[in-house]
Order: sequence, then structure tokens, then C-alpha cells
Amino acid sequence: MKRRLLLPAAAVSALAGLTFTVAACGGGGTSQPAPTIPAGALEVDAVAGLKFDKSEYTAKAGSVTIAYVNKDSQRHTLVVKDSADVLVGTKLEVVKNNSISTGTFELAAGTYTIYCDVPGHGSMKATLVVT
Ligand SMILES: [Cu+2]
Repeated sequence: MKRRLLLPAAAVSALAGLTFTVAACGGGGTSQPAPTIPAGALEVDAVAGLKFDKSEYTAKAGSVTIAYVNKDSQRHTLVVKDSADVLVGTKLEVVKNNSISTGTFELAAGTYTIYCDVPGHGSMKATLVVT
């Protein structure tokens, strides 16, 4: 059974560019605009300390677009489960700082749980209340 994470050549070339990125990081340069969050999306931030920026989020029933923003330095995921513990939609993943991953979820009114399923990240859990 293959269960290796893909580490394509792109990862290597990303490393090659790292010196520049790191240099740009501390200086507050104006090199590149941050990836954008779609208008009307619900923003959920992964922040330092293995948590989300809020313990509870709210949304209106229907198509809910979640923009998952990584404000931390490591990989995080975002999984949505309904009150019956059933997975809803597709898992989002943000690999590095400033990554944004967006997904649209069809959510009926109710209470959902969002969490990060990276091993050891059990503290990354929040409630999503859909009305
Ligand atoms: Cu995480």
C-alpha cells in the first residue's frame, strides 16, 4: 500500500528559491501581493499554537466557501464534519505560511465541527454554526 506523501520536483525547486523568500520575509518588502480571499468567503485562519483564530464561526446555509489561511509555519488541514460525525465536502490543506486554500461546502442549517487532521493537531478544533 502506497501511502507516501508526494514530494515532486516542485518541492526541490521551491527549496532553491528559499533564500530569496527568507530574505524578503523579515524586511516587510513589497515583493508579491498575498493570495486573495474570495469575496464573501468565510475566513478561517490557522494560527501559531496549533489552533484556529476563533473557537466558533458562523455561516448562512447553502453554498459556504471557506478560505483557509495559514498564518502559521507548518502544514495544516481543515476538515468539516456534521453533527453526526459525517465528513462534508473535501478536506482543505495549507502547506506553508500564507497559503490559502478555498473550498465550497453545501451546508444545511446545523452545527458542524471543523478540525485539522494532522497528527498531533487535536487542539485545532472549532464549531461552525450554520443558520
Ligand atoms: Cu494543524
